[in-house]
Amino acid sequence: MKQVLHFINGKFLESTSGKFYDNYNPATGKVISKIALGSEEDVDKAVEAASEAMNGEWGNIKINDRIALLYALADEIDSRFDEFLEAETLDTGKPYTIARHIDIPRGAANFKVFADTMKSVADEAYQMDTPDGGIAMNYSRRYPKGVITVITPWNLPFLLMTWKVGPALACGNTVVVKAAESTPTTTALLGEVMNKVGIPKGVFNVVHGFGKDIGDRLTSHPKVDAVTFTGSTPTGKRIMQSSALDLKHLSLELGGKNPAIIFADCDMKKAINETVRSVFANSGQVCLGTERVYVERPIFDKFVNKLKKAGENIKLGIQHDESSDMGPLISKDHQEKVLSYYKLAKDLGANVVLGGGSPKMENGLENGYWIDPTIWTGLSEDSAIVKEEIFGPCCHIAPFDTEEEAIKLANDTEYGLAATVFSENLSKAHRVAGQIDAGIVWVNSWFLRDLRTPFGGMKKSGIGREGGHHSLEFYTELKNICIKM
Ligand code: NAD
Ligand code: 6OD
Repeated sequence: MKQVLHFINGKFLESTSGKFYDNYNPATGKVISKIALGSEEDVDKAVEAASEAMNGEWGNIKINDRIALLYALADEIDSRFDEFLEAETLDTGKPYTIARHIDIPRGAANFKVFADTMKSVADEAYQMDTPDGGIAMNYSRRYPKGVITVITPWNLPFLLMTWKVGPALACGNTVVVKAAESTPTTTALLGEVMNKVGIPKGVFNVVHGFGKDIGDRLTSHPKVDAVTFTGSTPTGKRIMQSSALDLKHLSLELGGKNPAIIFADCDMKKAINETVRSVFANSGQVCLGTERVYVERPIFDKFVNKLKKAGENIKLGIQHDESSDMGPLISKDHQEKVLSYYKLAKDLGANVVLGGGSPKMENGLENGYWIDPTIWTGLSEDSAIVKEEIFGPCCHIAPFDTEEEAIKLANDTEYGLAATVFSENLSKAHRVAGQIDAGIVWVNSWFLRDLRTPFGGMKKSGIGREGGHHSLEFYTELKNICIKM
């Protein structure tokens, strides 16, 4: 059976304890690999390696050499594209058709874009008058922060890990990464890529394991300078507490309960095509995905019928079947959680427009964590279905009558990650987008990403922004140097 090991100081290592845990293919429910089970001792080894690397060759590397290495990383990922594709789809169960277009290309892009950002970013400079009638010049310089702990979730494992490792390395830091326990394989594979292109040992380290065992150590270790986390809001709170003890710098990209507002003057085809993606893509396991849809009353029935039809056409299937649109959920636990919301919706008297259960699968997929694409209407706005992040392929659709009401409904949530607005009236779209409390609002589209833009959440969806030069704000320390002339 394949083993997935830690990657520490340039070497693949078993755990100090020698223990492993099982990794399952969500499509079949079968064990596909054994993962090294990390402990605090393994974390300590990785942090020590990362800390030493900061003081070694990497700490003194010329910026052009660093940038060249980042390009080489991207090229090497491209040249091993099929290996990354296979590993990512086996761990997650997501279809090739998704991972080939989103997850793996973004892995390579995340290194290239931040190499470019480092090349092009300008430092500030201010000339000032001094009290003695002379002048002084201030200029700022960026320095790496040091050792960064990177903790990532399972829904877009390679994309979200490289989204943090790319800028962290571009800025000259070293990293200790913990991928989600169910999707560690592409993160480990990146270790091979690091060695191949000549990233010095200790710059990129990976420790596998469970948050409950190693999370606190990863986020409070005295030699860790900053923590960047993507995952759920409850875990984000926990990490904030643990990292506060040593005053770590913190970036948190957390959960969402994202609204879509569909105005009667929308282009219906566009609105349906994009909303089908935003609700069901990646089996609804996208933090930016839509779980609340608000439709202007005159087109409510038409929209619901069309979304239902589009949902009926989604083909569930195994990852390597090129005709599969949707894979399973990530785990048995997550399937149970999402199904508990499906049951609750029925108990609360929802009108189940589509799905509502788990499908009968065949040909070896019987024990996978499959679930129906699901649409509900008719629930009250204060029900758990409308308030809580479900993270499955489902949404609740409700009507609205006025622009003000739509904005109020969209903002009536503790989250503030993303939203979509569909209208062909651009003035209205600008006006509404400006009033929605979310880190990103897409108009007539969804998940259109320019990696130079600020990315992050308002309210309980996170703290800070990453992306483009905003990532540099997190992954570097700025120093002002003031020279009296
Ligand atoms: P999660 O919070 O359960 O786990 C995320 C990571 O945190 C995993 O690696 C896990 O092992 C680790 N972890 C768990 N407990 C920890 C602890 N005490 N200390 C340190 N690390 C710990 O989230 P998940 O279920 O893997 O992912 C789904 C969630 O992530 C959803 O809420 C989704 O919205 C969110 N998410 C947000 C974004 C974003 O960009 N805002 C992107 C993707 C996913
Ligand atoms: O596109 C990105 O950079 C990003 N962080 C996406 C997050 C998706 C959430 O599941």
